[in-house]
Amino acid sequence: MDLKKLMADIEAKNPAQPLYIQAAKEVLETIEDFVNENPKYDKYSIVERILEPERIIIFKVTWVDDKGKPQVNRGFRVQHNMAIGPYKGGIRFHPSVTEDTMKFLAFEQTFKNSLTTLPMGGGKGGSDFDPKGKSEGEVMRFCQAFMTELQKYIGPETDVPAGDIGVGAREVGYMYGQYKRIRDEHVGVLTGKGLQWGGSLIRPEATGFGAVYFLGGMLDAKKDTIKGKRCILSGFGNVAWGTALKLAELGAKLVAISGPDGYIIDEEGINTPEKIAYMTELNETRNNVVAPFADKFKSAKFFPGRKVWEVPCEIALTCAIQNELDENDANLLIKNGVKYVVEVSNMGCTAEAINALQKAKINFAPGKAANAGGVATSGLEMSQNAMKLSWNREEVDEKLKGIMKNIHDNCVKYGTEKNGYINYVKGANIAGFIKVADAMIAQGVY
Ligand code: 2IT
Repeated sequence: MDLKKLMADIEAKNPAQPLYIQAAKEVLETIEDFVNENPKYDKYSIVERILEPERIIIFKVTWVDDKGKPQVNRGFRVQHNMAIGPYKGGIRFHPSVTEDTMKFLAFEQTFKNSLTTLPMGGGKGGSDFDPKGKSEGEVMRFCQAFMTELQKYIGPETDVPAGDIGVGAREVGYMYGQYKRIRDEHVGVLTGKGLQWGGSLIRPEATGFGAVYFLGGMLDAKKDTIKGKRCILSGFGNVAWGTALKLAELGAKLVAISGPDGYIIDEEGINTPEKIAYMTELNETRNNVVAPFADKFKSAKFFPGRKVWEVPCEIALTCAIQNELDENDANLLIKNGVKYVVEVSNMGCTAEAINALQKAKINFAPGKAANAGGVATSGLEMSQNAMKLSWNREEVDEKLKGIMKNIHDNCVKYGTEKNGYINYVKGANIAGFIKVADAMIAQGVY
């Protein structure tokens, strides 16, 4: 494959879409050698074909706020690739959502879902709707309006959305209710549902749990242990919460979490049920700031307006949003002795940050491998819905552990370099690519 030409084409075809270009570039650079060693991929133009989303749906979402005033937002669903299963991926409600955001996330999702070994294609959706400061009624009316349009394009065998930033169990509930009202069918068309109506145990915790299981694999590969390790993470939402729970259970010492207003340090550790539950409470009140954590717990100190990456640690985990850790942050972490950096948010690190970390031989896990536990458990929810039965907590957790171990093994298989350094980015991208690419070849030109 001709990397230079492909990149020039992508840049020309996707003007003003830096996120999509960043995600595509990372994949192309790391699969280049593998593709060149396997000429069938060029023969069938697989790389060119995998880069192009199968469908992008953009729609108007009109709803009425509490004052009776009509409001309008933009809704998206990017159906990226269906080669190995129905489109699958979350829905993000956040003011930063654009077509670019949706395209990069759907592209990443295709590779991530392939890594899970479950039959799921890649998709992503969302809106620039900002749930912050909205009343329950406004959120419900928005979700209903969003689903009124989206339902035309989804279905349990076609496209199965779930949550992401700004979309949790409550929003999934409102969207599911609207789907049912219009289509009159109670089916597994969304995941992340409530337990009483088709949801799976562990789904809320799964992204964080899976990331810590993946981190366990990284530590094992270095004959290292998680016990007593000093950790920091960004965010205090659902993903941060699941990560904190599992870190505490396994005896790591999480000392810092962050919000858009700054970060808090708690040298006693954010590891008691009370402290971890408070993360959820903070999040649910949707004030979107982390400062109150330091008012509630006297052992915590708040640092306004600062990025959490300046806190010395051995393990750092991004749990908030894309490009939240840049080159400066990476260099600071390296200087302060970080050993493991785990992207739990999608594309949490800039390309320059990844480069700096890899150059310093820091163990670095990309989001599409480390955070795949969330969508994997969505896949398990789909299986349970199809069978019309529910697995217990242990069954789901065992399956999740097995999936994360498999992803780690695949990263080692395709990412280990001659000097022994495990390039997890390369490993994840090649392993994710193979399954989708081979399925595309088998299914002919479409
Ligand atoms: O980024 C992700 O993998 C998710 N937001 C979860 C998607 C899903 O379908 O569970």
